[in-house]
Amino acid sequence: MYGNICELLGIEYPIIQGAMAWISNPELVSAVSNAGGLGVLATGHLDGEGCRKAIRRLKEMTDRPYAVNIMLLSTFADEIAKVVCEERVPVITTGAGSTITHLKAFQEMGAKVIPVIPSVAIAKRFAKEGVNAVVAEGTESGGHVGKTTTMALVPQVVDAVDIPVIAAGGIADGRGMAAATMLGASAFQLGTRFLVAKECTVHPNYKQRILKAKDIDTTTTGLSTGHPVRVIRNKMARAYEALERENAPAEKLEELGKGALRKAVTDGDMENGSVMSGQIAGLVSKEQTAKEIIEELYKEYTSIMKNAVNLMR
Ligand code: TUI
Repeated sequence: MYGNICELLGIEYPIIQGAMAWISNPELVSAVSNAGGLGVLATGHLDGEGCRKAIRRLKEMTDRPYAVNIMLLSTFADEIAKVVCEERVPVITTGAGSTITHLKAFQEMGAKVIPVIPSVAIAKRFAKEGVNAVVAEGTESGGHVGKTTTMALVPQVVDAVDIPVIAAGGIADGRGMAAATMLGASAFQLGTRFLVAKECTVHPNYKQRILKAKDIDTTTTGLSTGHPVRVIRNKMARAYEALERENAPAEKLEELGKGALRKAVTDGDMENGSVMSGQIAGLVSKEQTAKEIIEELYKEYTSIMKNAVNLMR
């Protein structure tokens, strides 16, 4: 179903910034929301009180709608769910799980709930529970990913549910947005492109690594653990893959992965850190403000869509 996401969420452009643990903090989120998109605060690296502090700071930085993402695998997911209700967060996205324990509380509080899903079955289950939209996230995305590509996933989810579908994975410009529209998407979620936004406080080494990335630079580690994660191939990813080939025990993999994202984001360690990135990093070639990114995306998008209509005449 084509739905009007802008009306649903009270935003200007159908552009959503994907949550990135350790990365999408109030600085980036407020910049995206103030520019007319939907900024999404990541909480995968926070506990309940850390999340409350981030939300309060964000509220000081923007009057526009924003979202908070709950990483359902997080040990703090329950605390964070309580905090987002107390803080009356207007939009809640979820990831890395198919059960939202606190869904009723979110709905009663008046929040719009938008889970990120990797498959038709999970989309249908959530739609039945009354969520407002879903983000269909293809395996091209960075971070924790499903197996199906955006190209195959989006139209199948669109046919399966009667709520708006937001496309994610492999989108970094107006062409990607136009392509997703053709597949039936109502809006677009982008992570990697916003990672290099001027307002994004990620370590400069991380930004440079994205800016110089090529199409084939990412790989998925963690397939053996059931939690595959797309990262830029480096010393850390190779070590992880070697352990997986040796069928190393889960604890050993966990030990190697522990703190690895923080190492990349905060310390700028591009060899021993986990440099999460989407496959589209090769297309991301300049640092711009969130406003410049959103306006350029939308300009490209509308121009392509108008040209496509003209071709029909
Ligand atoms: O959540 C994400 N991407 C993420 S979370 C994250 S934080 C992290 N840090 C260290 C290691 C691992 C993760 C980094 N990137 N995207 C949304 C997403 N959700 N992608 C896939 C899914 C998903 C997968 C399975 C949603 C539901 C689902 O249900 C199946 C089940 O078994 O629960």
